[in-house]
Amino acid sequence: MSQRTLVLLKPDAVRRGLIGEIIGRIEKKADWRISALEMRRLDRSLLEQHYGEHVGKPFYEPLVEFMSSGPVVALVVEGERVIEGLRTLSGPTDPIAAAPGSIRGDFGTIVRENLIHASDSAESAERELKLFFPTVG
Ligand code: D4T
Repeated sequence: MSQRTLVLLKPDAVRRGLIGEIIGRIEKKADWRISALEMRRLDRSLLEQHYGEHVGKPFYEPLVEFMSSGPVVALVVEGERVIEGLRTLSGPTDPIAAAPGSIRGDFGTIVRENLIHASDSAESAERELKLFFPTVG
């Protein structure tokens, strides 16, 4: 089942020089391909739409501060079961609970600075792709 998903390399990944490392892991998965890629800074209004489900939670403001603290790399990745696959490659939200071998498990320690976002379902992927790449098919 070929799918498309949105991936964000968060500001900590960019600051720490991990763009190549993380993109390399994605590229090495058989039959997945990167079909769009852009480095950009995210503003508060886009983040409010992206993280709408978290507005009002105690971690929301620090999350927005962090996500707008520097550029991110946004990617569209296509391929077989790529939505589930990118979540597996990333590991769970808390990097300390994430298994070694996953991106968060290998490189992260704190929940907020967990390096990567990947859409969590087909519905989220569709919504997020429209938000970040409105001109991509
Ligand atoms: P994203 O959406 O960034 O890929 O993360 P997840 O899908 O893994 O997790 P999420 O939506 O629950 O959280 C979004 C974002 O908020 C940060 N966060 C989360 C935080 O700073 N404190 C918290 O307690 C939680 C739950 C990390 C990811």
